[in-house]
Amino acid sequence: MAYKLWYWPSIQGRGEFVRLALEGAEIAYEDCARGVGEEGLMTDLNDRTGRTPFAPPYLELDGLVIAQVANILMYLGERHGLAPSNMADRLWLNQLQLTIADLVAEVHNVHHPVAMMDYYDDQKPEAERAAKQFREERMPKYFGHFEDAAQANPGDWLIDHKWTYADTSLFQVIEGLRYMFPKRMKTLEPDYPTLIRIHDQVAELPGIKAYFKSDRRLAFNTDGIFRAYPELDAE
Ligand SMILES: N[C@@H](CCC(=O)N[C@@H](CS)C(=O)NCC(=O)O)C(=O)O
Repeated sequence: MAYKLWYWPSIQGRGEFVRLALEGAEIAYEDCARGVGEEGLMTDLNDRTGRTPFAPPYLELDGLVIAQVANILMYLGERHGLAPSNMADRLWLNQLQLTIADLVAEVHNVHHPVAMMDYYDDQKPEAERAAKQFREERMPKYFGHFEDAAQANPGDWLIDHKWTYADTSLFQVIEGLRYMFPKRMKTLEPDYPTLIRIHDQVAELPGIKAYFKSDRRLAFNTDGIFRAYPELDAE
């Protein structure tokens, strides 16, 4: 039976980290809100009782409902061999994924530095200040951490000799930041050759290639997490 993935239908957002792992591994899933729309998603979420998700994305199969990107990916990793099997490696992988989640939250705070529910237009001067610090200090710090992690692994991937959900997530971070900060990425990328190599390897996975050719992969837009506001970019 196919998984049911619940996420906002018109953006890549955090749901994309789950989609990429599913697509890369060619695991069947239904992207439910693409059928029933935002209202259907809200109805599904609001009608749930008991152990409910706080927010999308969440994944459902056989009565099990899992939320939080890193938690969903940990489940998929263990269930479908997208993660190593020993405890130390599983914890390391989860640690990398949680650090990616921290990075994603900071990316969102760049265009919403003051108030999450207000428009970007209402917090532009603060966003400019946040973007400068993010570009100049946070991006190199995160990239350096992931580059060191990848270089410490004897295999071709972030961990192990086979791709895991952290590799597809890292791919999405690079794709998203290229869309959001094209000028900054151009100057930074040469310093992180291992990350770029892993990105390129993910792009060549058969499941990912098929996904990119399909209409399931939405384009980035300025409603998602990675937003291209040219005034926030610089070398
Ligand atoms: N830490 C959660 C964050 C989930 C989240 O913030 N989801 C967003 C969309 S990307 C949302 O719909 N939030 C609604 C809300 O926070 O009220 C995760 O990684 O899944």
